[in-house]
Amino acid sequence: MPTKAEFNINIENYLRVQRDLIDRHFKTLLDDNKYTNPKELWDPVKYSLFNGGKRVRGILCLATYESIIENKLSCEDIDYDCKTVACSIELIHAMSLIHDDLPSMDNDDFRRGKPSNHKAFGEATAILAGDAMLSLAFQLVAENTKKISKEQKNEIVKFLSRAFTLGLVPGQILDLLPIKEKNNLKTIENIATLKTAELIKASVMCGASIANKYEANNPDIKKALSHIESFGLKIGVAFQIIDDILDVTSDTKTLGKTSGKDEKQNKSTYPFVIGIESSKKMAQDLVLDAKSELKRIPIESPVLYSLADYILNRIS
Ligand code: GRG
Repeated sequence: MPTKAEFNINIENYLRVQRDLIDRHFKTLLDDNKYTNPKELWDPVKYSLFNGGKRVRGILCLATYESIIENKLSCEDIDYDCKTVACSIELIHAMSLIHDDLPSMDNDDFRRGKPSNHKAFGEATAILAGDAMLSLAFQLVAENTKKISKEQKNEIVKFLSRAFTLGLVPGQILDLLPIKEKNNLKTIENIATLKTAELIKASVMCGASIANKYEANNPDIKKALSHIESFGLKIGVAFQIIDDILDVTSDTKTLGKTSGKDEKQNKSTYPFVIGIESSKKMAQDLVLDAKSELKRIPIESPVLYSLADYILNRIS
């Protein structure tokens, strides 16, 4: 039985509203000459920032923040800071996709239904655009927040930098291993955790961090953090499992990137190692587990339940 917290969210509507919020904030942050010249750099950056990404990670940051802060004193400046951090997260994610698409990595000509960054602007530019985006993510936390404390900034930088240095990059390195070295469940679970779940975990933890310090003395919120962390990791692995399944079951138009590529590139994925049905079951179990983490915290978080379901049921 769903609890009260699981009812009444129109998730498509919620996603659209939050996506618009992030897009508008991005435009405000980047509306500055220093992010216009040279256009040879900033046009490619904006190409990959405003090309139809789902903004799942930024939305998870906002949703976690909103769930914790709900019914308590909210403040425009803290909301602003949370949107800035959501943009930082989306910058890290978008740059990882640019680099992932490069010929020396996953070699994909399409992303989000359009030519991938290196196809549109060339390889050298794509690498440099990605570099600028990674560093801009941290610059925004330093320069474009109004209210969060130095300690909070440190915590956010720690979550995001660790997700990148100890998550995405090692996950990507392991993903490049020859198939015979990673064709087993334990290895693909490790890769999914590193390259996908760590950034999703960091997204919810950033949202919690921004809300938490605002409620610094609330022991319930402190206790909730470890459950929120597990929630993030579990939906993160489920996200990658669904991504692997969609690569097999969906088409290029729906996915916005080349479908069936994992098999063509002889990649070890969840469906390849355990089959589609077991992969689905594993993702369902992870999402159930993730929701039970939420049930252990004294916070009404209907939107986080709905986002967990969305991750399981998404079609692109
Ligand atoms: C910068 C040296 C350097 C390395 C970056 C390339 C890399 C390390 C990591 C790649 C990690 C990666 C591509 C993980 C896959 C995660 C994933 C499932 C991406 C798709 O996410 P969606 O569906 O994308 O949220 P949208 O397009 O909606 O934003």
